Amino acid sequence: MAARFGIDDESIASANHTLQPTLREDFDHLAHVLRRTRIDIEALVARAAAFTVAIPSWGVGTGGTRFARFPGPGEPRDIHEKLDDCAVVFRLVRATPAVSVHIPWDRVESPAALRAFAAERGLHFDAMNSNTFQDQPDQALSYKFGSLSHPDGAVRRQAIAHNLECIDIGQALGSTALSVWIGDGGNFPGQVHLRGSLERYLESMREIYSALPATWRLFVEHKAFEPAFYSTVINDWGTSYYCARELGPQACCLVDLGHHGPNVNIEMVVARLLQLGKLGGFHFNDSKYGDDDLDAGSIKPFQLFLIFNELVDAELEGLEGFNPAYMLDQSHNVTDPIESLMVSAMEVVRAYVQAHLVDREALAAAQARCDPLGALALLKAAYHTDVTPILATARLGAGGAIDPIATYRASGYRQRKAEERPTRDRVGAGIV
Ligand code: RM4
Ligand code: MN
Ligand code: MN
Repeated sequence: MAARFGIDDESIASANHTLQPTLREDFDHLAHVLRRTRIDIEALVARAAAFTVAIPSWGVGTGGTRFARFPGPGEPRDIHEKLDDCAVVFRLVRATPAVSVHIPWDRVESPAALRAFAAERGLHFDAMNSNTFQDQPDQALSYKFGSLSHPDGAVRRQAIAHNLECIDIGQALGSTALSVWIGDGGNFPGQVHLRGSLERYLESMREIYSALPATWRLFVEHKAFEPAFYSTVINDWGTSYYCARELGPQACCLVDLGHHGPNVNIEMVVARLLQLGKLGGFHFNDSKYGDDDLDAGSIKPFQLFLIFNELVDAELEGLEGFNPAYMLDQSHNVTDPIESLMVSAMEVVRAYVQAHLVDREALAAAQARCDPLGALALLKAAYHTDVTPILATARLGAGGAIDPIATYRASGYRQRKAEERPTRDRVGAGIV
C-alpha cells in the first residue's frame, strides 16, 4: 500500500510555536479573572483534557439530503480511509480517541485487523450502530415496512440476526455498546397498529438484549419522525425509557439532539433520564427545524450549555451510575467534514468546561430564595465566559493544535487526499 499523507508532529509544533505567546497572554488574563471567584484554571484545563467525545465513522464523508449529495474532494472510500480522517481530527483536537462504526457500511473481513489498524492511529472503537433502516443488495427480506417491529416474524428475525452480528463484530473490535435506531413507523393513520408494533419491537429487543455480553450497554435511540412521517415506533424519550426499563439494567436511553419535536426542552429530558438512572449517552449535533444534523453548537449553543449544566450537576453530585457516552452524529453537506467534526468536538468540550464555571452553591441559594433573575444570571455568567484559552491549553498540553482549523488548512491534507483518493465512489453512508 502506498504511503498515505498524514499531518506530522513537526507541523503541529511549528504552528503552535507562533500562536503560543498570544495564548499565554489570554490564558494568564483568564486565570486572573477566574481567581476572583476562586476558580482554579488548572483544574479546568485538566477537566478539558480528560473529556472525550466519539466520532461517527459516517461523519467523515459528505452526507446528503433527500434532494442531493454533493461529494467533496478526497472523500474516504472505505473504513480504513475513514479512520485516517478520524485520526487527523484526533491528532489536532485530542478529545476524540474513539470512533463509532455503522454496520454494514463499515463491515470488513477481519475486525481484529481493523482494530489493530485503528490502534496504530491511537484510536479505538466506541458504540456499534446497526442498520435496519435500509435494504442491502444481498438481503433476503425488505425493511420497507419496518424491521424489529415488522408484522412478519421472518423480517424481524432477519433484523435481530443483523443486530447479533453487530455485537459479534463489536466484540472483535473492542466495543462495549450497541446503539439501536430503527426507522420503523407508519406514514398513514391506520397503517401500523400502534400498540402492537411497540410490543413486537420489545420482543425483538429482548432477544438482542439477551445476547449482550455482560460488560456491554444497549442504547435505545428514539426519534420523533422520519423516515416514517405519521408515527414512529420509538418516538420519544418516554417510550425509550419504558423500553430500556423493560429490557433490563444494561439497556439505557440515547439522546440525539435532533430527534425531538420542535421546542422540546432537551435539558429537561436529560435531567429526567438522569434521575431515572437511564441516561446512556448522546448523539450531539444541532438543528433549527428537525433532524438537521448540523454541527454541534452552531444554532443553539446555549441549549448545549444547559444540557451540560445538567450533566455536570450530576457529575459533581456523584449521582449513582452516572456514565454517559458522548458521541457526535452529524451530516456534513457544505463543509469539509474534518473541519466540522473538529469544530463540533471543541464546542462540546467548551460547553462542558463552561458548565463547570457555574457557581452551584450560589445557584442553590438563588433557587431557595426564589430568585429567578439571580439564578439565570449565574448561568449566564458561566455561559458568557470565553473559555477558549482553557481548551487550547488542554490541546497544547496533549500534543494537539492551538488552532486546529488553521493547522489543518495549512497542512494541505484535503488536497493531498484528493490526489490519493481519485475515485468518486459513494461513501457507504447516508444520514436520515
Ligand atoms: C439516524 C440516527 C442514527 C444514525 C443514523 C445514520 O437519524 O440519528 O443514530 O445512525 O441516522
Ligand atoms: Mn443519532
Ligand atoms: Mn438522526
